[in-house]
Amino acid sequence: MTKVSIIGLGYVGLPLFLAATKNKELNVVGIEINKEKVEKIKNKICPIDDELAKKELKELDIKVSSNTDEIKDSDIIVVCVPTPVDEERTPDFSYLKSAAKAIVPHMKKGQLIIFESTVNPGVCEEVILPILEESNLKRGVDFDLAHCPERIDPGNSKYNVYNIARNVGSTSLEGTRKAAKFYKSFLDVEVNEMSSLKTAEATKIVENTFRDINIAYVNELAKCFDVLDIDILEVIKGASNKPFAFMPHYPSCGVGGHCIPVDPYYLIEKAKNAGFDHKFLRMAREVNNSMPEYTITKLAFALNEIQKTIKGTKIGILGLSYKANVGDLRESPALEIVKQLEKLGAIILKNDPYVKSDSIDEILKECDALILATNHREYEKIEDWKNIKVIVDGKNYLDSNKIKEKGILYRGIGRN
Ligand code: SAJ
Repeated sequence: MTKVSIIGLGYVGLPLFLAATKNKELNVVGIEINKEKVEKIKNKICPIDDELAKKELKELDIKVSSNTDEIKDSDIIVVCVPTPVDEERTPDFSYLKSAAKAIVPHMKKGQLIIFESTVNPGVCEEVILPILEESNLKRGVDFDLAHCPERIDPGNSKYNVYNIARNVGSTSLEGTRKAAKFYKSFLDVEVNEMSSLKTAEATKIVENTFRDINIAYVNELAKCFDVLDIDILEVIKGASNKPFAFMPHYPSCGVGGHCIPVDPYYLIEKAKNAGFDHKFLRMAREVNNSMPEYTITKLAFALNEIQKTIKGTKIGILGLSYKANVGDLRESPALEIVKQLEKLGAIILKNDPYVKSDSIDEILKECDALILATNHREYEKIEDWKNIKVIVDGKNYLDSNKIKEKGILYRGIGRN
């Protein structure tokens, strides 16, 4: 029986752990340092916003522990830990390093170690392998390190670990083949065997920087169309009926999450250290990071039309998490908007159905203005806006005509 340890049971590791557990030829143990999370999982309480994981957790017999000694005798070890950036937006490899250090005492010949965490090209070779070789085992000879970048899209009910193709590269051809065979033993997906660790690392970074620059493009367009008085949503809808060579993205009050606003900094940093200035990626980050302030400026101009200032006005924030229908606050633009409004002296009430917060009703009754910062499905149903006189729709989510018919000042992102 192949023993598999999966380290890190978050939005990436838990779905993978549950999927692998279904393969009875694998003896799978989930290892999570957060003891509270382990207790939750043991009691079949799913710690992530993932309907499929919730269902599988109830159905499956699982082995989980917070003790890294459980790694002992593993033939395959998969690491799914976060790779955030720090305050200066430089990559923080601390989780990767501690996972690698926890593995070293349990390394043995013939082992396959797979890292799924998103890293920039070169991190596996320059950061992870030196730690693993403290075991005195040789990469590509005694053990293999593979990189199979995760591609989970939290909250996406259509695409999940069972139907997203994978890319994998390793320290040897044999290692790549073993990794591909492992994933195919419990996932019916294409596993693209790549020529090296670096190409696999680069693939994931390219996927996410592609998304960031495209979002930056429409965010800059939104600012331009404000000046030209063109409704950007109508233009994107029009461009989207082109059956090829156009891929719609949508302007918003900002780009949040643990991936899209973070991953570009990995490549920018790596390129800079190699003497290349990734101007375009930096510019895209600047545009996306400017959207919270742009959103507040729209609010200020709208309040001005009703002889109000931000200072001293009660302003509601609908949505705190970084994207619709999940409760994840990481890098959320809503938090940046709150921070800037507080500095400007606004009196703020906040609602998010997934986070302990003020009620929607209280905001509608108490506030003069609101910013919709996350397009949670709960906000679609609002009909009676009560005391609200100004709405800034940070996700272009609401029906602007219905709102304007009620005599409310509506401002969108690249639309009015
Ligand atoms: N956003 C926009 N405009 C858009 C799309 C997104 O402003 O047109 C904003 C969202 O509101 C959010 C942020 O960008 O704040 C990130 O959105 P996202 O949909 O990319 O959400 P993530 O980061 O949870 O998921 C992404 C994956 N998303 C998709 O491919 C749809 C994918 O890029 C990665 O698989 C995943 O991150 C990851 O883990 O790398």
